[in-house]
Amino acid sequence: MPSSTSTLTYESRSQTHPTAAGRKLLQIISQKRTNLCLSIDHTDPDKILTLVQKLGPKICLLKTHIDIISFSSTTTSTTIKSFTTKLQALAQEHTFMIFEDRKFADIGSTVQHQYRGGVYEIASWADITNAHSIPGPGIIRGLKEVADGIGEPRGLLLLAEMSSKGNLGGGEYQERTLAMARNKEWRGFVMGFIAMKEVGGGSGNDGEGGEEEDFIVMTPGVGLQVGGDGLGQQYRTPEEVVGRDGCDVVIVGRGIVGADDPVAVAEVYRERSWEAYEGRVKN
Ligand code: BMP
Repeated sequence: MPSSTSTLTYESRSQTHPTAAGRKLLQIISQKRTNLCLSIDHTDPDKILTLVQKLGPKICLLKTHIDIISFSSTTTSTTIKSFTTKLQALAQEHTFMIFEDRKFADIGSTVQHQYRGGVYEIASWADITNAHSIPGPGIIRGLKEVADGIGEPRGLLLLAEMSSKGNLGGGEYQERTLAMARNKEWRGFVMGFIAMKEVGGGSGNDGEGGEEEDFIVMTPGVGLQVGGDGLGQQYRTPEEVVGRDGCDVVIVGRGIVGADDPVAVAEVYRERSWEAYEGRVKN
C-alpha cells in the first residue's frame, strides 16, 4: 500500500514538492501556521483591498475572481493594473500567495490568450490559477507555455471535482484528471487539485517521474457548520475536510467576508483548520 501524502507535514513537503509554487506555498503554510485560503468574493475593489489588509496575517493564500469586480463603480481611480499591483504588495507585506480562480476550460490556444492577455493579464500577477480537465491535455500545455515565459513560479490546479451538489466531477472523471496531471511534461507546473478529498500522492505513486508524487488539494465548500446556500453550494466543516478527508488548504468565502467581524471569524477558521491538520499528521 502506498503511504499517504496527508500523513506528512507541510514542512517536509515544502522541501520536496515538485513545483516551485507548491514549495513556496507549503513553506508559507508551515511558517505562518495557516492552511486557510480566503476567497475574497466581493465586487468593490476598495473594499477588497481594505479587507485583505486586515485578513492578510491569517491566510496563506488569497483567492480572487477578478472578473466579478466592478472597477467602473470604484470611488477612486483604481484601474485593473493598479488593483492587482496593490494586491501583490499586500501579498508581499503579509506573506501570502495569490490564486485567480479562473477555471480555464477551452482549447490550449484560446486559454493562452485568456491567461496572458485580455484586460486582466492574469499570468502577470496570479501565482496560481486553475483549469478544468474537460478539454484534454492541450489546456495544460497551453497554460504552461505562458507560465514558462513569466520568470516567477506559477502553479496550476486542476478541478477534479467540485463542491456543488450534482457536479459531474469525482469518480472516473477524477481518475482521468489525475492521470492527466501525472504526465511528466508538466511535473513542475501542475501543483494539485480542487477536490473534496486527498487525490493521488504518496510513495509508490511516482507517475513517470521516478519520485514520490505530491498533489496539494484545495477545498472550497467549507463552513463552521455543515449546510448549504440554496444554490447548490455544500458546506463541510474544517474537521471533516482537513482531518477526515486529507485536504490541504481550506477555501472560505462568505463565511468570512460576510461576517460581522471577519478577522475574528477568520481566526476561528484558521485555528480549527490548523488543529485538524495537526491531529491528522500526529495519527
Ligand atoms: P463560499 O465559501 O462563499 O461558498 O465561496 C466558495 C468559493 O470557492 C467561490 O469563490 C467559488 O467560486 C469557489 N468554488 C466553489 O465554491 N466550489 C468549487 O468546486 C470550486 C470553486 O472554485
